[in-house]
Amino acid sequence: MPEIKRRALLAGLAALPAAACTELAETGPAGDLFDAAENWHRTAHRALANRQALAPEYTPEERSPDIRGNGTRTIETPEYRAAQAEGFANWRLSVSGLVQNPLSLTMADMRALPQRTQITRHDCVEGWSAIAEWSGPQLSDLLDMAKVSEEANFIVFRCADVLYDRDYYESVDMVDAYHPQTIIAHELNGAPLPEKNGAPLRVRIERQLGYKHAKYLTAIEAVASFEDIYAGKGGFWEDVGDYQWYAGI
Ligand SMILES: Nc1nc2c(c(=O)[nH]1)N[C@H]1C(S)=C(S)[C@@H](COP(=O)(O)O)O[C@H]1N2
Ligand SMILES: [Mo]
Repeated sequence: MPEIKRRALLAGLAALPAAACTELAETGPAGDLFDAAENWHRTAHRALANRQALAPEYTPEERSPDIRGNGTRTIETPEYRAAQAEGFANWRLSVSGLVQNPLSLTMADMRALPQRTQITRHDCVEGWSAIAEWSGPQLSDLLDMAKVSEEANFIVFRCADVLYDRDYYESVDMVDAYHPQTIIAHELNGAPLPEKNGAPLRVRIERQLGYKHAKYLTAIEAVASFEDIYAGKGGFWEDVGDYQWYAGI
């Protein structure tokens, strides 16, 4: 094979589907190279498929009697109390950043979208778990409505609470953002979210540990990098507590 073509192929390998690699492998003396490429693709496909797999779901009988509030459990600001007093009728969730169509959604908007209900297990790194039913629109629907730009690599969640003098926030990559079980929950066990669990909106990211599930959601932001956000590690506990940014389970 001419050197220039070999180099072009090598450069393009990352973009080639596994089937194309198999085809090429059969056409030349570079069989080993393409076998290696095929293995690489198979591994990459498997890793992605694994990340896209669903978290276990449970039956209503398996639900825990209660899901305790952890971290912030109450927001003692006049703004939050006023919002709560009007049933969060004027709460807004914005979807902004690297999007072509920024959104500002009300609770009525959130309820009008197609809903997903799932009974899942919450796992907190502090060593407790609880099974509960969560309902709300899929984050993927919101992101599709907002038309996320190609340059976006992460989704950042902004919250209304302050913990240890810092704004709580979190972020995930696009695999978790578009995962079918990633929802913006407004109901817990069939009732509006209690204050301790993040009223009126919190994210459920079922393939991630508890601290990623941001409560009291006010904004969703598509970003290319989280380097310039707070301490730059992509989340509250990542910044202050040295927790891993990737908390996949
Ligand atoms: N805004 C906000 N989100 C948060 C937290 C918090 O303190 N503030 N705590 C996190 C942690 S560590 C866990 S385990 C879960 C707890 O959710 P729960 O209070 O509904 O049990 O929320 C996560 N999301
Ligand atoms: Mo947690």
